[in-house]
Amino acid sequence: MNPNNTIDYQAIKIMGILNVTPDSFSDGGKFINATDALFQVEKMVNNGADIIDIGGESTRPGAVDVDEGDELDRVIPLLKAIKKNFTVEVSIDTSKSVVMEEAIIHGADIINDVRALQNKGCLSVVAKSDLPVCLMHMQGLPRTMQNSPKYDNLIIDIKEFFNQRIHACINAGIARERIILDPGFGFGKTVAQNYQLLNQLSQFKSLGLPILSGTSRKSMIGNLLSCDVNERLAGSLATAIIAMQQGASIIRVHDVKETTDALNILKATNNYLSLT
Ligand code: 9MG
Repeated sequence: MNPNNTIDYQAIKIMGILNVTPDSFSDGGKFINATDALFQVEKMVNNGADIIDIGGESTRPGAVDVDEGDELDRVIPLLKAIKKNFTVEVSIDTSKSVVMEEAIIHGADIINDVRALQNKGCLSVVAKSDLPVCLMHMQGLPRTMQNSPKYDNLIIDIKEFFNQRIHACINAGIARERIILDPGFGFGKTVAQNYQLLNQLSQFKSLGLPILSGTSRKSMIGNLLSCDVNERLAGSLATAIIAMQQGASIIRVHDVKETTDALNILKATNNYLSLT
């Protein structure tokens, strides 16, 4: 948001998803081979990705924990290869302090933690760096999180969680300015709760921090439209545009080209005077 309280569409960043897990829900296993992964990164960068988010642990509903060594083996060589071959920013999607530490050493630009640095050692590892960190809200854990999630008040409960985690970060030595907030679409939320979050995403702007939104190909789209994961592009674009209009600064997506096109249409609409 700029000082006039209008949305700065020029500043929105597209985060391209690169899952290197055998069981991730939408592109499972497809990019696990390093050559394929780098080809995919090149495509995302050429299509307008500002950030590549590498994930070595599946967080889909029902997913089981992954061994630390396996996660390191999946993520770190790829991080090194991306930093060697591209200038794009790289974010590491992990909840393990050891993976965070290695990623920081090998040039990661952002830490993306769906557990909001609640696991042992994470706060202190991130505090020792100067990287931005994304704190995501999740009710429960991936294995069980979709079993009847309940809130007293969805927005107030998530804001309360954010305030607690922001405090924990600041106490650990992580400056407030380094924090990005993410309400965690699909992480312990019913379909109705996900759409309420999308409808009221701008309410989190009162915390004064950038918002990351990740709805791409998720079941909030599939359940509403009764479609498979490979038929969710239109729904994903619609949710991305709504999130941008609600003030999200980073949009986490599988379909980078299509999302960049949609963002460019939104930018043109909001800056039509600058078009010839
Ligand atoms: C790893 N991961 C999967 N979904 C996500 C989401 O919505 N936000 C963030 N920050 N990470 C996510």
